[in-house]
Amino acid sequence: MSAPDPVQSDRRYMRLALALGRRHLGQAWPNPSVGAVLVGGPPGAERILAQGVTQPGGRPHAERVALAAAGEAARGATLYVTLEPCSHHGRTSPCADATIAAGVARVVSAMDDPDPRVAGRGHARLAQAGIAVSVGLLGAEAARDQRGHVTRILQGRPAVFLKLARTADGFAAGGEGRLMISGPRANAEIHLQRAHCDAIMVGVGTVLADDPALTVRLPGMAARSPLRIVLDPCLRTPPTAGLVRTSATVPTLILAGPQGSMEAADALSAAGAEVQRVPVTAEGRIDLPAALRFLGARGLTRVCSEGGPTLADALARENLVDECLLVTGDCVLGQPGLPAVGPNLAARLASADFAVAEEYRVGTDLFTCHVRSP
Ligand code: AOF
Ligand code: ZN
Repeated sequence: MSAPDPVQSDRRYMRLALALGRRHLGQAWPNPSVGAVLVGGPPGAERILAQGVTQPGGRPHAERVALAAAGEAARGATLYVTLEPCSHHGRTSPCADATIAAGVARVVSAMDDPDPRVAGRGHARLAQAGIAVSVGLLGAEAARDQRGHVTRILQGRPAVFLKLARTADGFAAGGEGRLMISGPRANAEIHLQRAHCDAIMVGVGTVLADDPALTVRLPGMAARSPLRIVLDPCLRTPPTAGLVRTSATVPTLILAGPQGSMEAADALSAAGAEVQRVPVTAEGRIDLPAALRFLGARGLTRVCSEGGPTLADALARENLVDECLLVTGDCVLGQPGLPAVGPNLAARLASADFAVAEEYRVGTDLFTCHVRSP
């Protein structure tokens, strides 16, 4: 029997930590969703002692959950964690201190935390306490998962994920009415991806045209529906719209310009939505960079835009797109319609900033995920 490859097993446990962290994406904001795995025992005969993930709302942190579950068994163990353990005093003492106090011998961490309260101090603290620290294992994967946190910390806005469905000949809509492009399996996958965002954003045009629910409709996952955001400069959203009427169960935030009337705002608030004013452009459209900064200040880290080609292209023009998922169906419009990918988005996706991170089939649909380099 050959000796176990320590690098291979490190990767295996880090993969598990990444999978744990991914599970709570969309739930941990304003904090990042971190995964932690504690492993004990001699090389070749290790066993998982405990696992942890950042809890809904952001606390307790992942390491705390894993350390509490392991108890005394954490002494001498290895901690795999998808983000640098924190070093600042929040509501509780730092995770780095808890890790030291528990007697952990080794920490394998995927990446530094850019939060200025941490920024390398967590790793340094562990190393100073005599813990063997290695940083960067599967770092690119962790960075993709933590894109929301990193973007909010460094740019003050949430990461923006676009989702666009198009026909095989590239259109999002025809002359009249809504096109049903993606099939049932693709829709289930899209709902799962919704659950991993903090908010779903659309323009008021989509609300008026489709009256969408924008909820997660998967068995057992209704509670994972994220915040719904409508960009509505003139407050045209009807108080009878589905996403307003259901806002007691899934909150809806309407971002309006100063030109939206007080009466309309009051009617929407009375119907259960939250209305907030944000700056508008000279043309009276929502100022997208300002709106996203507002959302970042609220703590949102991952916003999915499902607002159709016009909003998508406006976001691309402002260089506010971090990932773009194109869902290509097998139906053909067969006549000129509204292109799913507008000129600004097409130029961004073709630029060296973006690469196709993955392409896969879900039922009859092709999913192509374009990712901007960090
Ligand atoms: C960790 N483990 O699971 C998470 C961390 O407001 P607080 O005190 O909860 O701190 C939030 C910061 O903690 C957040 O900005 C990020 O830097 C870090 N998140 N750190 O050690 C975790 N979620
Ligand atoms: Zn922490």
